[in-house]
Amino acid sequence: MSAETDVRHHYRTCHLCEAICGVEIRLRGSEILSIRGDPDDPFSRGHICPKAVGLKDVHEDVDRLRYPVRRAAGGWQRIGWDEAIDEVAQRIVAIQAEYGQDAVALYLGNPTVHSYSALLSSAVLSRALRTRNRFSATSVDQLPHHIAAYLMFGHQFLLPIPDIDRTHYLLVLGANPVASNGSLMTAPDVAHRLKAIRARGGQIIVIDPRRNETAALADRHHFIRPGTDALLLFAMIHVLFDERRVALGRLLPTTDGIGTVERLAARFSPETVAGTTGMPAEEIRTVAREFASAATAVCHGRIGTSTQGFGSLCQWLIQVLHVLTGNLDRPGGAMFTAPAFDLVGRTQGTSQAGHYDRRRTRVRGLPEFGGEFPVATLAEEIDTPGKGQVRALVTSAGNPVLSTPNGARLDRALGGLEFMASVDFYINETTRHANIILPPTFALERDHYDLIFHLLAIRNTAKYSLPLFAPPPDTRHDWQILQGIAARLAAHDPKRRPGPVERLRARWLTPKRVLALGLRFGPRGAGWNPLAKGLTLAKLASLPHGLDLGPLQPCLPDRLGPGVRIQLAPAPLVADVDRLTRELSDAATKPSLQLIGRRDLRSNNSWMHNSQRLVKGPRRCTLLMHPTDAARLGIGDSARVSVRSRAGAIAVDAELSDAVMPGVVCLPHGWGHDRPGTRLSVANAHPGASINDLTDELVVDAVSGNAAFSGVPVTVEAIAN
Ligand SMILES: Nc1nc2c(c(=O)[nH]1)N[C@H]1C(S)=C(S)[C@@H](COP(=O)(O)OP(=O)(O)OC[C@H]3O[C@@H](n4cnc5c(=O)[nH]c(N)nc54)[C@H](O)[C@@H]3O)O[C@H]1N2
Ligand SMILES: Nc1nc2c(c(=O)[nH]1)N[C@H]1C(S)=C(S)[C@@H](COP(=O)(O)OP(=O)(O)OC[C@H]3O[C@@H](n4cnc5c(=O)[nH]c(N)nc54)[C@H](O)[C@@H]3O)O[C@H]1N2
Ligand code: SF4
Ligand SMILES: [Mo]
Repeated sequence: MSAETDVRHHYRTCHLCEAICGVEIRLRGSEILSIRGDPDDPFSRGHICPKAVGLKDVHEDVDRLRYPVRRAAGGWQRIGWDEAIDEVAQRIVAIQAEYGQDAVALYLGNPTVHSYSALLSSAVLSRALRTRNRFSATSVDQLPHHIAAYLMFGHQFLLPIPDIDRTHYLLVLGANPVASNGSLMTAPDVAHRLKAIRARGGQIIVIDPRRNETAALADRHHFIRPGTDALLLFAMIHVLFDERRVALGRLLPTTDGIGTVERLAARFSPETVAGTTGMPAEEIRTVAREFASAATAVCHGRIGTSTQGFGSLCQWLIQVLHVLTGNLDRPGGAMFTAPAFDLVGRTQGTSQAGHYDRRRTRVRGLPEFGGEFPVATLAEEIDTPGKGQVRALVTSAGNPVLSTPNGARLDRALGGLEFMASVDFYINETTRHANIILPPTFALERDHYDLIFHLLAIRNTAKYSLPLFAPPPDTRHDWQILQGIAARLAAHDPKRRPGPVERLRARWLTPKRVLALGLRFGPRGAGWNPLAKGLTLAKLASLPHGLDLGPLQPCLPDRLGPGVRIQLAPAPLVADVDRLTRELSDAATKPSLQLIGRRDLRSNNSWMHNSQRLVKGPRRCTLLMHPTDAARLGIGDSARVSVRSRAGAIAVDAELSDAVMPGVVCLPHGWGHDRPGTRLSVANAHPGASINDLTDELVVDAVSGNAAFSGVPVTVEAIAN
């Protein structure tokens, strides 16, 4: 065979971020020769980012665990799968028998949503654990979006997606899709899509405390004080009412609460909020007028407007803006998807559509949403003694020591647990505390379908990828581990014994069968008829580049479900407006420096820093600081500085830049790989410092309990050499 003829090509979705790019992997035998963009993927059209090569790096990483380990006096000890899973289940049952069911907590991290089988089986484990102490990365991320969707549209997953391919006016608020590749807006090759907006005569406005990479593609950028976007949004709504620009159009008969919104917005004229937001009143008026008069307009308000003290108000008001200007559910505005596997349609009217504040956390009394508590409360639930104290923790696909506010407190708290188990293939800052680590296969060894990201995409698409490699002998997938623990819990606890139906379900209903059924009986499925034209898993499997199902279509009011109307003024959100009003009078007492975060194209939260190719090059964990602030504090470029907050202190290098607003400093998250006991040789050599040693677990969005990462008060001083 010639060198070229024994080369194989494999096509799949890159699962690392929300952009779901198609990749082409060239192989010889089991050696990965290259990873490129798949030009035949109709959605991503050949685009990839530098992280795609990380698929090979993680797959081949010598630090990646391939078998379960138990922490012992002499270090980590290899153990067998059955023994490991059995011990985890047995310890959980024993701890629950001694202290009660809520003594065990569960934390699910972000990669869970990038694997359909992990996602489906994490729900199985979650039920089997029978604890109220369930947490996930949702509450350090997009929880306010779910709350707004649930309260306004009746379903936590009815998230309006910016139709950027057709819009005439894009307002980007607290998002940096050019670095993040888009979020709650699956839009591969987003930079080209943004450039196309201006090429067809549209406008892009970025409002952000940092002139970020997306601002470089925009018509205008404005600084805004961190955490004040709800004031800006209310002022824009104020202008709409004041200048009679409110025009709901088709959705008027389906919408309640317009009068309440008008009454609330009356408090927030552009002049009233200008000082606090740092946005000139005239500019607020201009943006409001442009938004209302553009042929179509949409606001992409993402993590900067979610992980802040008024996250829920922001996500609410962004949708209010869409509704009042007739931009909800119209091409070029904010639209809903119609995915082939429809998590919304199947669960409408059930408790899976969402529920809020059915119970509260033990220590701080923060509300649950959708059966989860805010992870900002996890440390105190572990380190505060008393009835119901958390004594054991299961983590899966997460690194909360680096990803949750005041991670240092959580780090200490984990050291005090009676038992911890982690489903993860790295011994990282969190899993080093586990008694047992159960490492799943990596993505290339399993099949893939995006249950979540087709739901969040700017076009209707579907794609199924086959495994590239067979899982090596004696390895297990996430779903086998998670469902394995659930099954062993039942074996150890007579009260959990499943009935015959549950047993059959557990044995027969694998994640792959759930996927196949969901596609076949979904809105585009073939149903029972074997000759029908609709979708099946087999049909999708024969289309390795994926399937484009067209642009998003208007679907309201039908998509809301029977009897559901759009609620423009839900009570829990209205109730938080007084707190926002107080911000106006508290503005004078604002600290002189406020900390915000950022993302870098070559990072992926905390877990891709063990790839040499991704961490090499200029240092990245630097504190961006405006030159006037630096001069005032006597700090030169590249100077070593100490940054302090209520929660803690770290040392980093300063990087002077007028791209950050005066009074704002900016640090990326996911770093801080110098804690002892991890097994991440490359990351250990490029540790950086963790921003979440500074962020404050006690400051949260009041409605949702979501972490408020933006605008942490800090002091910065040079460290004398
Ligand atoms: N390369 C890379 N891509 C990623 C990730 C990654 O770690 N690296 N993570 C993925 C994940 S999990 C997510 S959730 C997405 C997030 O995707 P994005 O939401 O696009 O997140 P960021 O890139 O952090 O951009 C947030 C922006 O908000 C700004 N900001 C901060 N505070 C405020 C504020 O108070 N008001 C306003 N108006 N702006 C503010 C910041 O300056 C920044 O420009 O990215 C995903 N993609
Ligand atoms: N200050 C600040 N903090 C933030 C953010 C911010 O912008 N600023 N962003 C927040 C956001 S948006 C998010 S989503 C969170 C993320 O927070 P987390 O989800 O807690 O952490 P990650 O860094 O994504 O770590 C993922 C873990 O999953 C493991 N992993 C990867 N793939 C798999 C798999 O297939 N199976 C299993 N079992 N494990 C796997 C990795 O080894 C890693 O340990 O961080 C949040 N934290
Ligand atoms: S943007 Fe990069 S990390 Fe995200 S899916 Fe595409 S190739 Fe993967
Ligand atoms: Mo995220």
